[in-house]
Amino acid sequence: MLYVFCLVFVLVTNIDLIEPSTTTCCKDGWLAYKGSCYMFYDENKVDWMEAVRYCKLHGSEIVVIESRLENIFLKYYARKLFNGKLTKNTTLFWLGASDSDIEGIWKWIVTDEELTYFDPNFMGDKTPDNHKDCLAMPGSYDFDWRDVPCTERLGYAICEIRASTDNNGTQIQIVGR
Ligand SMILES: [Ca+2]
Ligand SMILES: [Ca+2]
Repeated sequence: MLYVFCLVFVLVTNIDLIEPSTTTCCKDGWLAYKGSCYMFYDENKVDWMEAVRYCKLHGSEIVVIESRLENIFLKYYARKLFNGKLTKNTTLFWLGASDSDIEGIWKWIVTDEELTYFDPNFMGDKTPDNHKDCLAMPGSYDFDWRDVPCTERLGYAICEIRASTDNNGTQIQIVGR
């Protein structure tokens, strides 16, 4: 019942495309946006697999970015976080995609599906590189996507509790809690 209420609320408040919504759907410390809940973990720098594990430990998954709006929202919030707390040039957020199975083929680890959306500023930098098999948003590139070595403790995690979507991109329910 709570989720039905939250869903209606989220749809009604979609006018504001960037600011997090103020519903109480998400746990404390999590941001609500278009039916998903997000948490920016920014305490200790971890490698990519540690970021994946960290999100699982917190009842979520490492973030899957499926749309331009979701990407804009996450970049916007990442930029907000280095206001006094993080140093932009040394801040990097891990995203949930890797091309470690087949070089140059990027897949989301959560769904095992190839990416259908790419940050527009990533395409030009997609030259396959075996040493850089994990996806991240580095502050030094103003949080545009970059491929980064997976095993270096370079960054923080963005975790997501996903909303499932139908073919029109409309939320139908929240998966998780
Ligand atoms: Ca997502
Ligand atoms: Ca690669």
